[in-house]
Amino acid sequence: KEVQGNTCVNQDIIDRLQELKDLHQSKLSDDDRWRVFSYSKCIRALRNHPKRIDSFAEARAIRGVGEKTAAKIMEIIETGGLRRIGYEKTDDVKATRLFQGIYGVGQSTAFRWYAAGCRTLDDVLGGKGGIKLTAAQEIGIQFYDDINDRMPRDEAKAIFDLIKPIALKIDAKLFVEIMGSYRRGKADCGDIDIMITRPTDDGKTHQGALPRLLRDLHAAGILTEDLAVPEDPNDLETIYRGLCRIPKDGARRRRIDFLTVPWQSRGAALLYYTGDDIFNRAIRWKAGAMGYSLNQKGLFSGVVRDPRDRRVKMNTGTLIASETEEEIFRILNVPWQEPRERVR
Ligand code: DCP
Ligand code: MG
Ligand code: MN
Repeated sequence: KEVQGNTCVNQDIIDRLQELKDLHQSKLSDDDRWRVFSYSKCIRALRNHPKRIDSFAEARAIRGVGEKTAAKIMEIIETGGLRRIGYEKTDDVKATRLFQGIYGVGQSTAFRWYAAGCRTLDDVLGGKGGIKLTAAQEIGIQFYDDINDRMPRDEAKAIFDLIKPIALKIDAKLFVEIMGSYRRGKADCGDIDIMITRPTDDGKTHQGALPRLLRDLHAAGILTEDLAVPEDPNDLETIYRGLCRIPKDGARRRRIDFLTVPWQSRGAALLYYTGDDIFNRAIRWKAGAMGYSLNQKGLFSGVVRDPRDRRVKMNTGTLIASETEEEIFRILNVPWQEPRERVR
């Protein structure tokens, strides 16, 4: 009863230690790697601790909690804070976090830029230290704040309601569905995730529909910038990433993803792109435990993996289910969960 979902009696302690762990995760040294590992262990142990910690001895007695961490736990209990968090917010952490807020910049790029002498977005834009930006990264800096803010659910709906009729005008038989956090019912969305496919019973597909839609949306002032465009627009399975807005003065840029999938794999794609990512990990794990393999294309059996690296598949296996979410749940023996229930 005391442990409930994400919150437990020691949640404030866990939150501070998590913050410290995240800071070490943004650093480079072997020492930091080791600290990330030991804080992870400690946080896991705290989640399973059934009562509120109220002494140094009690903290110290938990497996995975050492002398120093126990002292930190007492500091959190007594002061509500942890001074160490402030000390660890060093220049490298601040700069690399700032850089990772740029669309298309991950940890390794951020560290490379820091090593080249960049500290601010202006440094990066100015190519300080000889660094080079991709076109998408430049857009990422230009609309840095817009891209990093989440939009209200209503705005995601308003944009989707503009897009859907434009898509249906291209082909009335297109299947256009909004997925991601919106489908899970979240009050705010980081981006808009839209799936496009089409029934094939009349021998046709959605091939060519996305390029036309993108052109029409640009013309309507809804799409404003492209970040990643499908390499082969004739592929049935493609991803487009870009920025969009309600075509009105003062409207902010919002992130949007279009995913086209073959009609046959719509159920698996819907399941994958509805998430959330933790739910996906759990259901993929369940599939794995039953000898299946699950991805955005479908549920497969007989997949052989490379024993040296389990992520590498040696064959594609046999498709078991992919057309509906329901049949995938059923085969995996997972009770049906509404999208809004698929959260960590
Ligand atoms: N997804 C995943 N693993 C990832 C990235 C994505 O399983 N590493 C799946 C689950 C996500 C879905 O794709 O729910 C959509 O990805 P988004 O990044 O758009 O995430 P959400 O829509 O869930 O949240 P947000 O509101 O931040 O966009
Ligand atoms: Mg999303
Ligand atoms: Mn997305």
